[in-house]
Amino acid sequence: MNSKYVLAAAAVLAGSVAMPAQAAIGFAGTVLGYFNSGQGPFPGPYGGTFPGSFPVPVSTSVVLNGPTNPADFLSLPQGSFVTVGFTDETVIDGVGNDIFISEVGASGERADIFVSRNGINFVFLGTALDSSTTAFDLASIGWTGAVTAVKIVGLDNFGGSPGFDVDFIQVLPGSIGEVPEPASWAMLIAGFGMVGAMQRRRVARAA
Ligand SMILES: [Ca+2]
Ligand SMILES: [Ca+2]
Ligand SMILES: [Ca+2]
Repeated sequence: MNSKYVLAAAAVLAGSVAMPAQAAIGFAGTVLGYFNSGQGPFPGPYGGTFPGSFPVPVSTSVVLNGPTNPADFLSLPQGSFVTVGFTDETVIDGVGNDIFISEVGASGERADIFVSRNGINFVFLGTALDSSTTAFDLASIGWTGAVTAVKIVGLDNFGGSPGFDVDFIQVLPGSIGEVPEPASWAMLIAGFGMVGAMQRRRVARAA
């Protein structure tokens, strides 16, 4: 292969790797699991809006993405849990706090937070508090590598909507690993395709 084309391909590759996926705050993008312990007033997921009406049945997806006004939330009574994943960022141990769990309404609720590399084995990270955004530092548990799943387990049945009221799960930009964006991957593939096409033309000309 001509060294000029190798350099062109290398430049495309370098461009895609150097480009950070997100400069903004990251939010959980997918619900990986949900369990209802039956300690609350509904057989399925419930919560509501604050201020607004609660407890009412809700989709577990209300915990995804950023804050809304009014806040939409999922309540986790004792023993219930929700597991979320990150679809467009990689969560790592950055400088300072990394993962933030937001709860609405001051009723003294608590939830235990666990993190996982593979969605199977979970490690206890800490306990989240009510009516605030509780910050967690992955360094506090000596975490290395990426977090692919966060599990939130309700510890009580407090409040008008019994249990821990999950609003959103947030990750700071400094705790988001670099992931090539789909656009960069497209460029990368196109770059290699171009090199291939040039090679084929050269071979055709030589023949
Ligand atoms: Ca950290
Ligand atoms: Ca609450
Ligand atoms: Ca509650």
